[in-house]
Amino acid sequence: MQVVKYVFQPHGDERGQLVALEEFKDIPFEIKRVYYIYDTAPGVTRGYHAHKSLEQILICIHGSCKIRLDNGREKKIVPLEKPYEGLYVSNNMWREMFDFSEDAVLMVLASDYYREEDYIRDYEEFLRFVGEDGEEKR
Ligand code: T46
Repeated sequence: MQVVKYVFQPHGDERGQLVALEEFKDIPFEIKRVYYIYDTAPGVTRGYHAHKSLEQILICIHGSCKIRLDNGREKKIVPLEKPYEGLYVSNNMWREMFDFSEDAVLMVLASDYYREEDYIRDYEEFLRFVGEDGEEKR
């Protein structure tokens, strides 16, 4: 499994840092939605699902967390701890987010609006989905 991490360009000067993200330039899709996760309770793991078509970039803009990616054949754990790094998460990828630091803010840029129909929340269904449909999309 190839893990795709983007390293964004920080525009730093004596005042501090600024990162700008533009669709199709820094982000490989049209950004239709932004959401963020914070105040995560200790020991919590979130996610436990895949998406049929949604693509996302996950950026831990404060603190740190880890992302477990699973394409149905292979699993990888990716730490996110820099506000200028973004993890690309394709469709057909089971994801779990865990090990959040107390101050973690995980921001997500998404290629589509929120649609519950796009979620696969059952792991067996996910394995069937990538088995039948995932090969050419991965
Ligand atoms: C993903 C990972 C990384 C909305 O109303 N709109 C939204 O855009 C989102 C993302 C969520 N919600 C509601 C649905 C639930 O009632 O917020 C609640 C928590 O969502 P969920 O349990 O899906 O959160 P996570 O952290 O398990 O997963 C989220 C995204 O849903 C998912 O697409 O890839 O973050």
